[in-house]
Amino acid sequence: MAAAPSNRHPIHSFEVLVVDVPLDRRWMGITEMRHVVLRLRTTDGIEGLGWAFAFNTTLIPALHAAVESVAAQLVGLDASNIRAVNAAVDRMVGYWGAGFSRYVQSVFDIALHDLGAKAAGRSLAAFLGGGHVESVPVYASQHLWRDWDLDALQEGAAALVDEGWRALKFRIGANALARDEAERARVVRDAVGDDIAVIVDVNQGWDLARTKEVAPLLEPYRLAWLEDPIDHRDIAGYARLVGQLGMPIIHGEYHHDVEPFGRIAAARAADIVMIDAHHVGGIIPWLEVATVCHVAHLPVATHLSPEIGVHLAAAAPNCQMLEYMDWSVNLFNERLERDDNGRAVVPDRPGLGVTLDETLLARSRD
Ligand code: SMN
Ligand code: MG
Repeated sequence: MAAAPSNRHPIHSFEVLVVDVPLDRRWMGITEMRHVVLRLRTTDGIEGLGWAFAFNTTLIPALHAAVESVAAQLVGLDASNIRAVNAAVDRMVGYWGAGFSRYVQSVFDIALHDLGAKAAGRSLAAFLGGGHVESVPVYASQHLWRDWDLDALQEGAAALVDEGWRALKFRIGANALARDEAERARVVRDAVGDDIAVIVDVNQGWDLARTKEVAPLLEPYRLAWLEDPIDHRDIAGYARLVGQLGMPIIHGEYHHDVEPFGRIAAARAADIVMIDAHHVGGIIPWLEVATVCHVAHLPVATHLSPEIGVHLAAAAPNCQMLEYMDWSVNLFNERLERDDNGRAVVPDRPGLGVTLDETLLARSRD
């Protein structure tokens, strides 16, 4: 009789690499996005992938060292006990508070989920209970930056629609005059027509008074949401804005912990909540925050890393939107696909459904 397959997947070895992933086009003066990549391998030959990236690379050496140091202490633990391994990681890094520690934790939690789903022979979305979801709404976030002039905005927005995107995001917050901020919204709306969801991101560029000054000028352009108008720590300020602006307000990406989200939900300080899987500590914390929002009748949206977000968006019933950003695309052999309705197709390959570009990795080992 053949031996029954083991449910244990002891961590056997790991590799942590710093990889400069080429960007398809220059962004904010950089041509590569620096990633820290973790490959976690089990005795039965399953590999889980986790990663994080930063455009300010100053602390990448610290992240690299932290991930290596933690990984070395996980060897021998059963990777299928995700919460137990997460608890072991937390005992090592939790002492240092939230913030950076959450980034470290996320790399492991993501790798463990990739590994666990692969061991189960399922996509991560299915592993998390979202196997019935074939596609999710997605928006293009990789263009239309704050430093693009009106002509570039107009051309860029029209080009995205031509590529089949049904939702897109542009940025404002750098203009001295309120009417110049609104002009950017007008140009984008005119370029895309009535049927495209248009999102605007301020990246905390305003205060309460400025928000109240500019938002009414944006109303005619029917924005899907106004993102991060004010400082993310001002939850009371957000509570005062919700319901006052003629458009939904979203924030959350800047919180590097789960705890603030309980207060945001309790205060109803957002119309939609944005959750970044790296910032909150990985898949489990992301789902915890999504659930807190769900029971408070609040929808959520993903932030960056669409390779992870697409599975989360499929698994969380209240996830309204997937953000598409292309900073990691050249790290992987697979690309996120869109269907004819402009929705992102949830990959049904095992785990996250991504494999590393070994040529790029080989270069980073030199
Ligand atoms: C964003 C975040 C980080 C870097 C660039 C842009 C933006 C987003 O806030 O939500 O995409
Ligand atoms: Mg944002």
